[in-house]
Amino acid sequence: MKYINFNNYLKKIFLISVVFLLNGCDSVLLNPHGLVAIKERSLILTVFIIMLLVIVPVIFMTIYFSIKYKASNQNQIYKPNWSDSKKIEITVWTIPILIIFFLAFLSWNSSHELDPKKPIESKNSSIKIDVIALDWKWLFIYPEYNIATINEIVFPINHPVIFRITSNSVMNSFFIPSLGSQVYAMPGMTTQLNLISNYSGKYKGISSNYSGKGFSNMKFTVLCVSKNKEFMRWVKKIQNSNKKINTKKNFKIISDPSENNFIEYFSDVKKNLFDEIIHQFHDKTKKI
Ligand SMILES: [Cu+2]
Repeated sequence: MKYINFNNYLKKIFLISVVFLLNGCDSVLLNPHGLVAIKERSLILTVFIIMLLVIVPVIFMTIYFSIKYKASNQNQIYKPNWSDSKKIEITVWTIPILIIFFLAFLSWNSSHELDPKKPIESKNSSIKIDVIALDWKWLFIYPEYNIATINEIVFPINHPVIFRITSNSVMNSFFIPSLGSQVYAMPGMTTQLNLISNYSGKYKGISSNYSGKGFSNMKFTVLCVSKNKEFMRWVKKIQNSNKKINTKKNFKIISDPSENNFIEYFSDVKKNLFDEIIHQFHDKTKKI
């Protein structure tokens, strides 16, 4: 006699649930705080639902057919010469074709609409931030205020933020999951990213591309304040800092590899530092 081994079942269920229980992620991507991230979430959900249009019927049919056509089911009509059905052909071709057309249309539209380089329209002034990936920390320069920070950015809500991104070392990836798109930071190149935050709050910023030993602590804080005044107060605070990056030597000290860096503020930044960092990869004599 056959019997079901429940012990075995329980072990399997336990193992599967461990995967979910140990998974400490709060799904930041599904809890967006800015226009770009909100649009990206709706794209993820739309594609997910469309995918279910295929998967759910397939799972259902697998169960249904295996019961209906099992050997012991004597009530079904036996058709050994059956070979073709127009109805089935039409269904299994039309549905995927429609889905692919729809997904193609959706991808085309959203990749243009959510292009990281595309400026975000807003009646509020935009804020420029130059991002430089170092080993293993992030340097942020605010060229309009002549200040810089390590591992912290602050900006007011509803103001579009324009990031220019590069790396002084290997390839990294700049990512604020709550606000949307991630973009690569690459040595000798500039990449661009436009984001906006529509809610105030403190978000996590990460490097999402493995870049060596200190990678796992290469994180930064994003503070989105609700008032422009608050942002200006923060800028003033940094403008009063004693630390500066106004010489190549200063930058060299900062760019030395270090792990687990705390937040640092710099009141004076060398003019064109961002461009010099890029040019050093094209002209070896200009090595910083
Ligand atoms: Cu990739």
